[in-house]
Amino acid sequence: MGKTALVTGITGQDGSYLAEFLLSKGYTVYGMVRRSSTENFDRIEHIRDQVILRQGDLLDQLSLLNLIEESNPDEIYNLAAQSFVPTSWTKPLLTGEFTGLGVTRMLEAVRAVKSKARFYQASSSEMFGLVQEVPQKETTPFYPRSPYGVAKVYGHFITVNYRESYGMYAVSGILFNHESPRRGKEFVTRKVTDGVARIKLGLQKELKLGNLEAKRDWGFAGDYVRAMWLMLQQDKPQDYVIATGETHSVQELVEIAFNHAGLNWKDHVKTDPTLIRPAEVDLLIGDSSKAKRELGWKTEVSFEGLVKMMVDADIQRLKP
Ligand code: NAP
Ligand code: F7E
Repeated sequence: MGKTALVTGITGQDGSYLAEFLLSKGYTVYGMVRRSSTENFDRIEHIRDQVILRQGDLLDQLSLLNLIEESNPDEIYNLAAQSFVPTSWTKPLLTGEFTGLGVTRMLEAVRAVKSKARFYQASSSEMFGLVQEVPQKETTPFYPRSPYGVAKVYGHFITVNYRESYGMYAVSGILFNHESPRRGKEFVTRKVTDGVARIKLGLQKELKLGNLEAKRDWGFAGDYVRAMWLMLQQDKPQDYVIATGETHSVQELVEIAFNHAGLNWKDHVKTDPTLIRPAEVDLLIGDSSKAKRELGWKTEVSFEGLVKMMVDADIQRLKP
């Protein structure tokens, strides 16, 4: 008998890559989707007939209980969240409900219905915030800098707490930024590659950005979903940092993307002070040697390869 997995956030960037990966491993895949007046299944359209979609919401405990009862999963991947950092300042309470308390609602539903299921929580490098150590690893103290980061710290520790309180196989993957052609267009990588494609095709002249000096450890989402799965296949539940170990500034990202399209970024990029955050995370760089050693995980796509892949995909998508 093949295994069954339940993925919350299946319509998001990571949910779509994870669902593809689990299908390729022979899993039966259930996906939780929110009810909306128009469907938003673009990222999973190509696998829609292979996954079982059910309505549910992180705000609604009963829907989570019913979903776990119906799907009877061996593995649960909790990827659903309000994941855009700037929105967490304008909607701090909603972010706390989805990204923080939503994790407890999921864990309570698992505990009540199927406590033997293995549980993955999507933790984030945003928890390191004002970094206390360089590079950041599993033991680095957290210092979040946004309501999003604060909510993720709560989600992280409630997962650890359910593991320690109830002996559940519950783990947190502390994933650094990961991107792809399916990344939401408000995140900086995709905003840049979409902007470059539009400028190249004459659809737009300038691109407004915020802080060009911030540094991130950016990897490819397809590589990162493999790590999520590996974390649920171990003898003992543990938390892992997943990162490339390289850091690049937003300006470097911009330079690579514009150069790849034969454009000079200085002719098109304008800085917009309204895009500067109330508190910034200046530098992230992860040390994933534990994941390499214990999970045998490694990245397959380089930073430059990732940016070029995203520019090419956006040009292809927008080409008449
Ligand atoms: P994403 O593209 O923003 O997807 C978020 C998903 O959550 C969407 O499917 C969304 O559904 C769903 N969702 C939001 N609120 C919900 C609610 N109340 N009930 C049910 N579903 C809800 O995010 P992502 O980049 O794939 O990231 C996946 C997870 O990893 C998130 O938890 C994120 O915070 C975390 N993370 C991401 C990164 C990264 O670099 N990508 C790094 C570390 C951690 P709709 O389609 O209906 O909006
Ligand atoms: O910003 C700077 C911005 O929004 C990256 C989420 O997936 O990764 C993501 O969070 C950097 C920041 O991602 C613009 O100030 C400059 O320093 O792409 P981002 P993020 O905030 O790092 C973590 C790991 C998560 O967990 C989150 O869910 O880029 N930046 N100019 C800009 N950022 C945006 N969005 N737009 C700009 O115009």
